[in-house]
Parts: sequence; C-alpha cells; structure tokens
Amino acid sequence: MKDTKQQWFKDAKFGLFIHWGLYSILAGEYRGTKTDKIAEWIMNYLDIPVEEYEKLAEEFDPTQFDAEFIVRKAKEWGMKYIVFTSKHHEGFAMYHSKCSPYNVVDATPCKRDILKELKDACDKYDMKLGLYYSQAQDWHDPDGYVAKKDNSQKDYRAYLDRKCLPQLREILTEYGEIALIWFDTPLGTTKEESQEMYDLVKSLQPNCIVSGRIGNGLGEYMTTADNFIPRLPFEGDWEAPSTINETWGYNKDDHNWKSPEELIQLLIKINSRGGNYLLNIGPDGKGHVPDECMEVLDKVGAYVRENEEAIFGTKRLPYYPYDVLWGDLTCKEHYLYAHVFRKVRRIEILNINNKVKRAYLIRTGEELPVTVGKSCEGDGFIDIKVPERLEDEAYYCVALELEEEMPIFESIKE
Ligand code: JFZ
Repeated sequence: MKDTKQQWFKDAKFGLFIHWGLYSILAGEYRGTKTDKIAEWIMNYLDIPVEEYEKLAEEFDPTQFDAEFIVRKAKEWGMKYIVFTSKHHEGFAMYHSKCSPYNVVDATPCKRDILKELKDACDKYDMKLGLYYSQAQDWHDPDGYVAKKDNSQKDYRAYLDRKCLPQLREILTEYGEIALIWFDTPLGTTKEESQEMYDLVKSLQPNCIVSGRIGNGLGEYMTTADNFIPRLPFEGDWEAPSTINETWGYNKDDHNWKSPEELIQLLIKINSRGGNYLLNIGPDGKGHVPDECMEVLDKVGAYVRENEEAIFGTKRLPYYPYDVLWGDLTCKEHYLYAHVFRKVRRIEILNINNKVKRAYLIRTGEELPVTVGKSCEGDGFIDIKVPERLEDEAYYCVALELEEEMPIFESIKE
C-alpha cells in the first residue's frame, strides 16, 4: 500500500499546481502555428529546435508575477500545499541553478529567482511547497530523454550526472524545506536510476515525499491522470492532478474552464475516495493568472473555506455502492458530512445503520431535524429536513455527528 507517512499530506485534500516556464510565453502558438494539445509540450509537438526555443529566455520578464499574491490566493482558496514546476520537460530551471546556465536568473533579463520568491512567500504564509521536477525528459540537454523521439543515441547517465542529480541536490539544499518532489514521465529510467533519485531525495530531506511518477514502483503515493478518479476505493495515499481547462501551461486560446460547481463536485468526490485534489493554474508569460481562472477558483474557495471541517482531515469513506442524487459524502471520526449540490427539501441517506447524535448546517451551526429509521425492507436510513429558506439553494454542507466512529453502510440484500 502506498504510504507517504506524512500526516499533512493525508489531511491536505486540496493543493495548487503551478505550471510556469518559457512555454508560457508562447501561450500555445509558435510563429503562427497553434497547438491544441497541452501547451507546455509546444516545443515537442511543433519540433521547435533547441537554439530557437532557448531564445525565449531573453524575453522572460514576468512583471506581473507576485509570489505572495499567489500564495495568499491559495490560502484563500483553502489549499494546503503548492507544487511548482522547478524544471519541466523543456529543461529550463525556474530557479538559480549553478550547474546549468539555462535558468531563470542567468538566462533572462529579469534575473529573478522565482523559486526563491515562491518559497519565501510560502514560508511567510505557512504553506507547504513541493516541486515538480522532470527527471527523465529534458529537451534542452542533448542527453535528456525526449518522448516520442529516438533516444537510443543518448548518454542518459551523462545527463543524470551533469544535470538531473545535481539539480535535485540544489533544489533540496538551497531552498529550505521542500514538502515533496513531483517526478514525472520516467520513460526509460531504470529501477536502479529511479532508486538513485529516490535515495538522493531522502538523504537530503527524509520527510520530502516522492511522487508516484518517479517510476519503477518507487513512489510513495499514487498519482492519477488528469481528472481521473478511481471508481473503487484505493487504500493508499493518492492524488489527482487536474487542469481547470484543458492545458497545464498557459494557452491563450483555451477558455474551456470547468465551472466552480464541477470543480467542487470533483474535489468532494476525490476526497470521499481518500485522495487529494491538485488543481492547476498556468500563469501567462508575464506571470498573470487568467482572470476567468481566478474567478472560478474564488468561487470554489468560498465553498471550501466555509466547509473546511467537512474537507480537511477527512478519511476515505467506507465502500458505499450507491450514488446519492443530491450530492456527495465525506467522513472523519464520528462525523459524516452531506455535501448538497442540488436543490432539495430533504436529505436522505439510505442503507446506513448509524445512530445519529445531531445534524447541523455547517454554514451557521444551526441544528437540523433528523430522523433515523428503517425502510420497509429493513435497511437503516437517515433523513434530514432542510430549512425552508435553503430549499432553493445548493452548495452547502450538513454535518452528522454519529455515535459510531465511521458510517456503517450496507448494500440492499438480495
Ligand atoms: C505529465 C506532463 O507531461 C504534463 O506536461 C504535465 O506536467 C502533467 C501534470 O504531467 O503528463 C502526464 C503524465 C502521465 C499521465 C498523464 C499526463 N498519466 O500517467 O496518465
């Protein structure tokens, strides 16, 4: 079973992913050609030569990037950790690397150590910071792997020794405590090589979590694909990294934002199955986060903040073979939480056999009338009367204090 052994990660439930790099300048278009695929892959998809692509660094001057603003926003949205792209597949370091001049201080006019700015802001606001690091793919180093290309002539060992391992050492020694390393796309990395990376991380920061995508089964939690939610309960620690539109890196033409309602429902569904939701933003080349994206997150954040007790620290729900039509459920010791996503007059939970001490609306703390009974087929149910003034509302949460430690669900018997 995957186990991070880090209580903060198990409790966190909601985090902010930030994809930001030179690709953000291109915003999904290079010399008149657009990519409708994920924008941070533009160099690869449009076969932009290294000598051309690296010139982008000369344009990197993110006058609108404000690390403190982003961290304050993440707090306001109720997120408990941030994961930032210290180096994505493009190979460009978003911090002051001493082993590769292709970095945000030495290769740009702005000369700003973005990672340092972000880490200082995280420390100031007591936010965990994890770092995405593309360990295997590096489209800038001649010996880094490139997906969908022939890698047979590469001296991967030389790349590991020259760039990957020294850079990992840098990000884990020069920036204080790093909560996790988000490895990605291991490609041809062997088990021994993955182990070497794992050991390096742990030797420098034993509490730093290693993500599932280090490869070769060495990760400490499972990472699912974009918005992919396991249908059956997954017992170990896991995280669903997800986009709000259809790209991680900024694409000026992608306005396909999920609605706040969809995102709230996804968050609660992931939480009810025991996972963390790592939701991504892609600032543009100037460091500005698209306004539409911020508006969506402000609304999600309002629900998350209001209902913190029904989100943070919740545990995976025992297997419950039904969908509740009015919303979704989360739980933690002695509490079951009913997240209501559509207008209803009563909240019914069927096939449950708990004794209920009381029900209350989290928003105000007021107690709500609750009935516990048996259906005519003998199954236990809980029925909560919604106050009249809420009958035309949705997106609120009712807490049930239980006598027992956990919800006791039952299937309908044959
Ligand atoms: C990877 C990256 O290639 C991508 O650019 C982005 O950073 C994303 C978060 O991670 O993309 C993946 C990698 C693996 C899967 C899906 C997307 N997967 O295993 O399904």
